[in-house]
Amino acid sequence: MPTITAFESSPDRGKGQARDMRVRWALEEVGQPYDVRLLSFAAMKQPAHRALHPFGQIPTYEDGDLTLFESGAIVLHIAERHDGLLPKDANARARAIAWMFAALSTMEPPIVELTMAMLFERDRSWYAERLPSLQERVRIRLGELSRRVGKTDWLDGAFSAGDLMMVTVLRRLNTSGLLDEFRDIAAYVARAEARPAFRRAFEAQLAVFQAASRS
Ligand code: GTB
Repeated sequence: MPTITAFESSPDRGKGQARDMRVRWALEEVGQPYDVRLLSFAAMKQPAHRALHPFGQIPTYEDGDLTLFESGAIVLHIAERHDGLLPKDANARARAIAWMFAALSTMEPPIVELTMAMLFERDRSWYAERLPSLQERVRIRLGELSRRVGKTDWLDGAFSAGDLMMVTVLRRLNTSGLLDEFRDIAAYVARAEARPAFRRAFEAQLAVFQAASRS
């Protein structure tokens, strides 16, 4: 059974924004049970964890003699070794993987820039001046993506690891108000969140936060 790592007490307060969520969701989609090792911020920076993750972060994935870091690599590994997250047809499979990369390298950077500023930089003198340009960069990408997801349920045929990755990236915008401007994208995210595997993954990470709050 694989073991993944996650925050002992997630700063998102159980909203499923941390990157273990995408790994949990992938494991749930393919029906693979897993263990979770919870880590404090201090434990993440200790040599024992850095031996698994050079940047001292979560998530990691351990299965037998394989250890992986980077959520994209972990989800791809899970998708390649189980049925359900990548099409069998070679070209369709390559396109689904391209959508994973699009989520991580085209969509995620401007979304992270914006949400990090909203979370941690509100009191900076330049915040009000910078915010519109950060929002506009995200808006451009959302406009482009909405032309795609407005027409079909999923990005390319059946639900795939590309959708899973895209939705976890888009969910970071939940409190930004930007998803309200793109009804097609909001509906796409809602469709994905209604999947039983998403619900199970979400409840599992929420239970961790709730247990940490009680103790
Ligand atoms: N590229 C790596 C991947 O995809 O796996 C990035 C991993 C990463 O950023 N991990 C974060 C981490 O370990 C947790 S998910 N941070 C601790 C550290 O660097 O010391 C990022 C995250 C954290 C909190 C929220 N939140 O509160 O909403 C959202 C996302």
